[in-house]
Amino acid sequence: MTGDLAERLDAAARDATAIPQVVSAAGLDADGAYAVQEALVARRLGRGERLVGLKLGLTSRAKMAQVGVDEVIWGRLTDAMAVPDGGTVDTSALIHPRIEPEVAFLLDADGNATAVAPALEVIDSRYADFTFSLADVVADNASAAAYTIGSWKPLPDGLDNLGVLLEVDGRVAQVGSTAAILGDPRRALGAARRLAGAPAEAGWVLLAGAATAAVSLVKGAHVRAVVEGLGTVAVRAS
Ligand code: 0L1
Ligand code: MG
Repeated sequence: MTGDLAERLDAAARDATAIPQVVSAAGLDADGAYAVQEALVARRLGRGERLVGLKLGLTSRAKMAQVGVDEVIWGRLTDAMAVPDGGTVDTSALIHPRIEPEVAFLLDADGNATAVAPALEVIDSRYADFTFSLADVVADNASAAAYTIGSWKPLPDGLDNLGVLLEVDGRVAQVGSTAAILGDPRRALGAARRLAGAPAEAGWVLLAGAATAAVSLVKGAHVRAVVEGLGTVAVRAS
């Protein structure tokens, strides 16, 4: 069953076609769902992609409220999901993408942060109407689709209350604070270790979570995130 569910989710992503909530319908709990996620990502690795990091999802009240799931989750990042700062996200390859401003950490082999950067994450639930249960979204690799990292900076003394702005086409779309990310984004480091349980590799990225709710990413949009003291990061949607 795990392999079949992974194949359904993989096909949904590759065909950019939404599917029903097949994981909760199969009665899987969170552990079963993480096994599906592992099998799903293994399919990508089998096609030549490389693991390059981890993401936390649903680390803020705004995000939890937006999707009706109230547990922090994690997923896996591959090199194929990385879009350079100032680069382009192809929305025709996605189902109903959303974008959110994040903080990213650069990790050493012990999972400690060596640098920090502003980031944008594109999420794209493979489920119809962006509607899912905890097990569904875990199996779907926490909706991971693409991400962009700004310039890395040395860790500042405090990261716990930096202003965050998400702009779409030069207009403010969301305003928030890094405090929304687990109270302090640095908590993501311990949470990733606890939840993912696996050691990081030096050079991996950790997306700590979004500081605001996500907004729809539509073709032609120019999206920029500003994190106070950390700088900016931007992508264009084609
Ligand atoms: O990165 C996130 O917070 C997304 C986690 C999955 C829920 C969603 O698709 O919004
Ligand atoms: Mg996210």
